[in-house]
Amino acid sequence: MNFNQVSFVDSVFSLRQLPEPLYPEIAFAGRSNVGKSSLINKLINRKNLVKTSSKPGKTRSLNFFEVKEQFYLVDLPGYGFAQVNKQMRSEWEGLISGYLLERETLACVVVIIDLRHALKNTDREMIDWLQYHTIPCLPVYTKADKLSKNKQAKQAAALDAALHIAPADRLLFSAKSGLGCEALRNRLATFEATTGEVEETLPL
Ligand SMILES: Nc1nc2c(ncn2[C@@H]2O[C@H](COP(=O)(O)OP(=O)(O)OP(=O)(O)O)[C@@H](O)[C@H]2O)c(=O)[nH]1
Ligand SMILES: [Mg+2]
Repeated sequence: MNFNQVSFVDSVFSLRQLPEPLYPEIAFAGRSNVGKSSLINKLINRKNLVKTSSKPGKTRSLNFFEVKEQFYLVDLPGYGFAQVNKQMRSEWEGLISGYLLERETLACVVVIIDLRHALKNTDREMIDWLQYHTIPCLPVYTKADKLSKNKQAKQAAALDAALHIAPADRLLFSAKSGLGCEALRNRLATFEATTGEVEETLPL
């Protein structure tokens, strides 16, 4: 898997606009401002191919990036952003949930959670919703660089307990220090392999 050859494909504001489902897709979800776009930039070794901002609500469309002929990475708008009006929020939610439910090439949703805080209801709801719909998901606890090693371990254990998962089921990450980046690349590479195998063994 070569994460160094990545190009922008499209910004999608409605489900009719989705690009052809050519490759397995990894979508990146999480609360507004948690660091979804920054995580993708780190993953693909680019400073700012994916637009980031210190202000929440930066990403407003589904942004598709192609890891050359291997994967689509999909940067999603954040949830839980208080400053957007009701109509806009329900449009986003409809777009995100419609995409997640209908996309046949969706291989995994990386759910990005701020390591510094207790689990928010919106994160729990997102993960429960994905599990209910049997959509594979990988929790990633980010902004680890903002905490000491001790605090990182303590916070990670608290989030694991809240989500009822084991340490092996999630990753620690920092878009600043690069912590967890290689582990995330390796984890995503397994989704590609799994998808390929499943396709090969499925009967017509
Ligand atoms: N220290 C630190 N800052 C981070 C990290 N990840 C993101 N940030 C900062 O957090 C802010 C938000 O980052 P984005 O990547 O734009 O967040 P987002 O989740 O894409 O936000 P929306 O598109 O608005 O939903 C920016 O100021 C980033 O520099 C991290 O791992 N460590
Ligand atoms: Mg963003």
